[in-house]
Amino acid sequence: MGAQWGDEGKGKATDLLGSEVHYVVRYQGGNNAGHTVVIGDQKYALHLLPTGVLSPEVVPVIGNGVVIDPGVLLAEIDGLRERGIDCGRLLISASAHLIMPHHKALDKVTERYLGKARIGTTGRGIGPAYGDKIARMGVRVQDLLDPGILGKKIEVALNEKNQVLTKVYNRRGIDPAKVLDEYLGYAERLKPHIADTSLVLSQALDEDKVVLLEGGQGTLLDIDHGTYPFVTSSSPTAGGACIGAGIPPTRLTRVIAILKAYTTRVGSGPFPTELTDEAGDWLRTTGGEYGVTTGRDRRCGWFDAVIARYATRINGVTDFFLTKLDVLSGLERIPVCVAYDVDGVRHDEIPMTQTDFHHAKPIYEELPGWQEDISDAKSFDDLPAKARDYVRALEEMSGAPISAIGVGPGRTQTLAIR
Ligand code: 2SA
Ligand code: GDP
Ligand code: MG
Repeated sequence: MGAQWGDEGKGKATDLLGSEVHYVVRYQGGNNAGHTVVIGDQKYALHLLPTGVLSPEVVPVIGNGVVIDPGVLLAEIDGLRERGIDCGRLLISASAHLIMPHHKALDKVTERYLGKARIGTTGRGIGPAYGDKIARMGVRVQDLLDPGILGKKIEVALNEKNQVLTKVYNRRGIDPAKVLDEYLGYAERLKPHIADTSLVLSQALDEDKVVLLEGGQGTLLDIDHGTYPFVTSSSPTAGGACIGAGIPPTRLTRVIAILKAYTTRVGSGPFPTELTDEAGDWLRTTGGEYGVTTGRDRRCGWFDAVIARYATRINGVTDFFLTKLDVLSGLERIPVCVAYDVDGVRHDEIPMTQTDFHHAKPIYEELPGWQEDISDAKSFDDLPAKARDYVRALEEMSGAPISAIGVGPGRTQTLAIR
């Protein structure tokens, strides 16, 4: 899972582990996620499909905790097929929820109405779909198998949502018959993939198969443990992985958090180490920090050890994959936030209230930078001493061992250090 606000490089990390695992499971989120994998000269941006789809021996699974926009999923499958990637092995949980046209309409219109207070969502209908799930008004993948139920559920939902769209937001209503027709079309194509994925995974674990649970977004975007309300509507943290895949906590053996060597965030909300000057622009340009789903500029800042420690605690991290170390090459000194100053009081942990977190000013320590290009390094020992010291310092501050380091986007640009 992501240790920070997402886009740490989870896609690449999951892909790297692909050769060691049998199943890769997405457990939360939806097509708000953008996971990039670079294989040779080919670049793949995955949104709903688990990264495992790119490894022919892996069974990719969309777990019950995911919200699925079926049109987007089919387009993603078709796009990959055109590039020679077969998605025939894909399994989709019968209990996952569907993103409906009214979810997308409401996501966009509510953001517009929030104005300056907007969350900065991806506009993909994620929040409204999870809202309906919790309100027990959701439409699930298994409803695609029962046209009678599907029709009824769409009608009940639109009875209410059309009132909201037309009377509250002055938008056009949505025709339930058209939605039913559209979704029955998706049903035909998705049927062969629908499965009791929790059962499949349980049986796989009984046979000593290796299952990798792939998070979207990140710890600080978690609905419970993130910077609420500037969060996504699901649980990217390790606990959410069990719920969203239907695997009990007692079966988890390793918790890998992906940690970027600096920090980024997309959308609104507090971000203590954010750089709004040319240093931030430099990080964005050098690191290629643009949204994979929406193309938005990512907000950029220095590494925040308070957040890394928090990720260790909330997720029970066994090891970190540190990514994008190469991006920091060429700096004289690299500031790292070790604690916050909140209205004159030092905080070594994330403040209890969001009001205080909004006031948090980073307390920096400066570490010496290195000038060498490290993107061709093949082992930890190939790195300049100052880069090794930076990694060791981050490890010490973050509270869990760093087991791999990314020095470029490519599959081979990773150094194992244990
Ligand atoms: P939403 O759409 O309801 O999940 O938005 C709520 C907040 O969650 C943030 N969020 C993300 N943050 C980083 N990366 C994400 N995926 C894309 C990427 C983002 C993009 O890989 O680059 O393309 O803009 C992602 N998905 C959701 C979002 O910015 C809101 O702050
Ligand atoms: P995810 O959402 O966590 O999967 O991350 P994204 O794909 O949204 O963003 C991470 C970006 O960094 C992608 O463009 C990756 O190709 C790239 N990337 C991943 N690891 C590294 C690395 O170690 N170095 C560099 N330079 N780029 C990396
Ligand atoms: Mg991303």
